[in-house]
Amino acid sequence: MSVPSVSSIREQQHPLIRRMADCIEATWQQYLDLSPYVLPAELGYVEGRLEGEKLTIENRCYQTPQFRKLHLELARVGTTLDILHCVMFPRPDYALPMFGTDLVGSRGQIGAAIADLSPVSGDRALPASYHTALAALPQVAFSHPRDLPDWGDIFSEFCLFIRLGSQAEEEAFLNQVSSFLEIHCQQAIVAQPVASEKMTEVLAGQRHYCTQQQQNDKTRRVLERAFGSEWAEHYMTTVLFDMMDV
Ligand code: BLA
Repeated sequence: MSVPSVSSIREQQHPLIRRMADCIEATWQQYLDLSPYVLPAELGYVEGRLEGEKLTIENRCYQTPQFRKLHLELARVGTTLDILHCVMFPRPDYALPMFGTDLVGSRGQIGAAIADLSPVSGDRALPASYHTALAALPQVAFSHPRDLPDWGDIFSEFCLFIRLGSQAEEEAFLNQVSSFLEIHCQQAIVAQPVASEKMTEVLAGQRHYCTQQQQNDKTRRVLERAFGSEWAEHYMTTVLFDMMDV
């Protein structure tokens, strides 16, 4: 399946967000067998304006044999806040970690850049093959690391959470995330489905990941200001971090 190349917000966003979105889609296309994932029609492209500035959200979703949902979202608040959000949800019979990234930029600066491959197994450890591959990546010393919030105990020791201070750091972050994605896709396409007992564990891990992410008040507040609290709750639990009922 080919990925559509036209996006109305993407062209206007912070250059790093644009490049990250292109990189994510190119990597998905290179390694994975993409087919459409249909979001509820009213949630693919949304605009809201309750108080203050307009919030525009644009979603791209796919599924593959290994992933029940690949979600890439671009959002823009007024002309000042640009957001990229991406999560890859493995199917529960694949014991794979959750890839997630969030970039929040305003006035030319990326104030929050987060990326991780987060474990979902009962022992909260990454599969050994992931650990080996991630540990072998060249380490980058970013100059403005940030502290994770309390709900961030879902992230791995490889999680990046920084404010990007220069063009060189933007480049380094993009490279690092690109490596995370390549490792993840390479591992995923050779992974074998697991037995049902392990599946239960994976599901519990994914549910915990989503429950924690749903506690991100910073995301919730942006959505609430434009769409109201009921819509924000609905969006966070059905589009951003939905849990699968199996
Ligand atoms: C932080 N997310 C944020 C911030 C905003 C958003 C405004 C605060 C930025 C800052 O502190 O500088 C907003 N993010 C959004 C919105 C959407 C979004 C509106 O995705 C969607 C429409 N968040 C994720 C994923 C991860 C994630 C997948 O969606 C990680 C894999 C993490 N975002 C994350 C973390 C913070 C954040 C850890 C910092 C939270 C804090 O400091 O309290």
